Amino acid sequence: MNAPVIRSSACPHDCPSTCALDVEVLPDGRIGRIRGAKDNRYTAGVICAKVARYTERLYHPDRLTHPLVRVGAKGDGRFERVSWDKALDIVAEKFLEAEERFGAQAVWPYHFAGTMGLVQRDGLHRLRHAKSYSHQYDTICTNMAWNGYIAGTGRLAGPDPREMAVSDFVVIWGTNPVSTQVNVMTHAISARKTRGAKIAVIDVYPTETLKQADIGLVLKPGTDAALACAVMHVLFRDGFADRDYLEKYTDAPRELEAHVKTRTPEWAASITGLTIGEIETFARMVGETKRTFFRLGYGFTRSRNGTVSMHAASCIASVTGAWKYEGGGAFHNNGRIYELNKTMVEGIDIVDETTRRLDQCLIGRILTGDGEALQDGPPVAAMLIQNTNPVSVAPEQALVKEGFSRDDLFVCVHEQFMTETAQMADVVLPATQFLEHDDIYKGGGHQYLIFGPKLTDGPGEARENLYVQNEIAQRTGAKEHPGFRMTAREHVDWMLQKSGYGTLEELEEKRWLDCQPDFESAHYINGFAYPDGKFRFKPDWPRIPAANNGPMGPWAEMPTLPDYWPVVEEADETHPFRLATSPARSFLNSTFNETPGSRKKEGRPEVMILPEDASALGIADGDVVVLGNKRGRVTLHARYTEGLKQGVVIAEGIWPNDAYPDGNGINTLTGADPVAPYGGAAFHDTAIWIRKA
Ligand SMILES: Nc1nc2c(c(=O)[nH]1)N[C@H]1C(S)=C(S)[C@@H](COP(=O)(O)OP(=O)(O)OC[C@H]3O[C@@H](n4cnc5c(=O)[nH]c(N)nc54)[C@H](O)[C@@H]3O)O[C@H]1N2
Ligand SMILES: Nc1nc2c(c(=O)[nH]1)N[C@H]1C(S)=C(S)[C@@H](COP(=O)(O)OP(=O)(O)OC[C@H]3O[C@@H](n4cnc5c(=O)[nH]c(N)nc54)[C@H](O)[C@@H]3O)O[C@H]1N2
Ligand code: SF4
Ligand SMILES: [Mo]
Repeated sequence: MNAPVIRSSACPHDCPSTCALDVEVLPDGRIGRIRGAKDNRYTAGVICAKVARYTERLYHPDRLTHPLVRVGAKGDGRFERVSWDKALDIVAEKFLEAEERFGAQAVWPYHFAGTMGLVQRDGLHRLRHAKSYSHQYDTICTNMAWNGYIAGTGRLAGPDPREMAVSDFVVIWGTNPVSTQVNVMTHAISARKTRGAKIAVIDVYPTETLKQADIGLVLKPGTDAALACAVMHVLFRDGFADRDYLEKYTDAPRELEAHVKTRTPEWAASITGLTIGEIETFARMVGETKRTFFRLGYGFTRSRNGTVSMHAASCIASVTGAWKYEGGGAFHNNGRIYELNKTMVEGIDIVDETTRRLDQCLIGRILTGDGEALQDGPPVAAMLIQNTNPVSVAPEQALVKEGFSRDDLFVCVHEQFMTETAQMADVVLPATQFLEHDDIYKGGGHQYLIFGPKLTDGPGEARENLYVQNEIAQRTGAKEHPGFRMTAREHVDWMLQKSGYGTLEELEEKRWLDCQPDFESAHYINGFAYPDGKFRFKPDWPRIPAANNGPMGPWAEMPTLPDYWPVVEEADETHPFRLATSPARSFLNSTFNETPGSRKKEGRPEVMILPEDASALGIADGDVVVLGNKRGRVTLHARYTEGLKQGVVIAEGIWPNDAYPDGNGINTLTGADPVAPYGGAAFHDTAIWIRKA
């Protein structure tokens, strides 16, 4: 009688794994345990610890439960409870005021991927388009990685990631799946167990993933393209290049061969800090193993040369012809396979193309009135923020904070928690969590569409994003659009039907849809996604297919063939260290950094440093240290760590800003200058000085 009911859902968080979930709904309507769905072939019953203990986040005592308006000074934390009606009226009035004063583009709806649900995340665009508010150019996460991958293949899709389990060599490059996408490990380890496959991991420090590898390469940040070129040098030199494949499937094989002749292991060793032996061994293994599966992550693209590095790594599979084999090829993300019709949810039919697109990463510069960042247009005077926490996660944090302190800026934040960004708001609205609303999710690291139904009620007066978007549209006299009058379920059903995936009812019955393309397409057997069917060793950088912006950053200086491009923020005499801000296992960006379980596991903000590097500065293990550069200073504890390259330090995790003694979060140090050729932030490419506090 009192047994929990098991219902299906999907993890909504910004993680390539998008796990299929089995959720216990208890007899009293509350949520019990959450487990990975065993019968989903990608999730295969495994989820991360963060989500396994989700009730901590769902029933957290600090959940926002009622609308609030600011009654103190900006950021001083004094708010007063108001009704939803009152709060929404204030937002509408302020938006109309900004519009009247400076034009509609002075309003900037700002969002990201706190939920990956296609309705609750992307519905904000419908409001934006219906009002001609400023667009957002999404740069914070995927730009370098996606464009670098598409540069070669022509398309954001690749071999079925489940094929890792039938590979003979899995190369995990610039991602830390033990922390960031646990299911990659499930399939890689399965290949090791069932067929003796080997695993290589390439990172800038000994991560938990790297510790499990047969070949673990720790290189200097931003030097991956040098490694890739040396690997290709060895492949050509030692007869491992598949010349028939190269002739048939690639654009410039002989030019590439001539070019990498000088990119020797010696050359790459001096750039990467790897030994010649490490490079030779790895290259030979790639050459000798037909079924080599390159699982290319995001981490190694968060550098000023990151797009070039991603492209260079993807080229290796085209030199060996690994693409031809089951369990072979290079995979990054499956974004392109779904072809969903998002017209209704996003209001694509009412886009105003004349409206400016403001760069998400430049929010600090934009809010502080930088003319170039504002594209010589009006200031941003009002914002609605959903699913993101820019005061913590965005680069150039000092500028971001300065911008949010402006008295002439009106900010409404719709949130589940009182984040650093919500603290700076004028109006704070309480949001539901994923088990409290309906939505649909698509896997980036796999190929399933999964429905996540509302399974329980939110706390207090928490409401879904869709409600807020629709109400503000109505109260500001937005252009009429049928999408404003549909429920989340209706949106999902419309999207599925118009995309040829049947109805929502059918999907609910099946729980998920496997959208994997056939082997020939996924492995580019019928040619790559360029008109001539050829993989590009020489991409046309300012014209990468599907790039949704004009070129930016120092794109004209990009190398034509894969190469080490020395544009990283080099260490110098005043900034002798290079910092990477890698993810923490128990946080997901700034999400979960409010839960006691995750906080306990992570301990405190620390910087990992080589004992020799530290002692040269008189820093003992556990000392409080200050990291600094021209952008600002961050105070945290030093942790002695073996296995780093000299002069490289790692600060894991986006901690709450107030977890640092001086209130400065780690992004105080990171830069927002756009990475070539389509923008993005180089979160793992920062030169700093370090001293004992
Ligand atoms: N636990 C946890 N999971 C997460 C996240 C999180 O913060 N925490 N974030 C989520 C999000 S939004 C995303 S986009 C994905 C990203 O997941 P990943 O694809 O894993 O990318 P990153 O987390 O940026 O970094 C991955 C690894 O790249 C390494 N790295 C940094 N610079 C270099 C380099 O120059 N070369 C090489 N070879 N490696 C380098 C980092 O040290 C890190 O270990 O993860 C998602 N999952
Ligand atoms: N130093 C450093 N900084 C980084 C990175 C790094 O590696 N190093 N990684 C970068 C990357 S890859 C990314 S993607 C960004 C991510 O940065 P963000 O997009 O800001 O990601 P989160 O911190 O997860 O914040 C999401 C917020 O959305 C809220 N949220 C979740 N679901 C909902 C919902 O349904 N409705 C509403 N209204 N709110 C919701 C959550 O409570 C949370 O506060 O951070 C970037 N910043
Ligand atoms: S691994 Fe990623 S998708 Fe899976 S449950 Fe954890 S955060 Fe969610
Ligand atoms: Mo991300």
